[in-house]
Amino acid sequence: MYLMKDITRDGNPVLRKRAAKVSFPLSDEDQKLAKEMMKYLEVSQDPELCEKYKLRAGVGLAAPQVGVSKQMAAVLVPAPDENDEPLFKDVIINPVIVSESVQYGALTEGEGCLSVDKDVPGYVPRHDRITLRYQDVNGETHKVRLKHYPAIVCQHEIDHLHGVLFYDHISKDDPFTAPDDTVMIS
Ligand code: 4LI
Ligand code: NI
Repeated sequence: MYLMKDITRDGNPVLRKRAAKVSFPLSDEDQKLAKEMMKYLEVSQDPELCEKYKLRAGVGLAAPQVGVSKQMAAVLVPAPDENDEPLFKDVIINPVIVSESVQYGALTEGEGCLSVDKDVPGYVPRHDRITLRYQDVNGETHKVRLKHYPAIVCQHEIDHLHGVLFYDHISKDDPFTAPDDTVMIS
């Protein structure tokens, strides 16, 4: 299982590389990678296990964050009521944003990243709604419409596959500025 020591940190060149496409059927190694990345998110979201293994909780984890430069990311966005089904749960492989809203969305409290130890304050303006095409671990293609939090998380993870970190999007002059009709997501 992945632990914090396995997470690559800002400054590691793998986080700034463009990740390679993944081919199907998945190798045993890639299957294990997918499984272990989702496992990290599940364990990190369990308060007891999170404390036990000294993890930092996350809703997304991209392969470059565990040192693997491949186009794969695990996303697990829990529902506000923990008894409900997650808003989004899948390992997204070779993901492409096929369309996006003109309207922006941003997390009110800013973004955090398992690979970035310091707090970088500011809004990260992203598209509020996206249509995402990706393959799952079985090689099946999905095309899904996402909005608000799950859309933000997927854009953050896809950025990792392109060597981009969230703070690249924060305005240096005015970190808490956003277009008038930006959807603020809490
Ligand atoms: C415990 C159990 C406040 C501060 C609010 C925690 C289960 C920040 C938000 C969680 C912030 C869970 C998160 C992300 C932010 C902040 C990620 C807590 C885990 C909230 C996820 C990738 C950005 C994603 C909303 C600087 C590690 N996650 N909070 N941003 N949660 N979590 N991001 N922002 N301010 N990062 O960090 O997984 S997209 Cl689910
Ligand atoms: Ni990140």
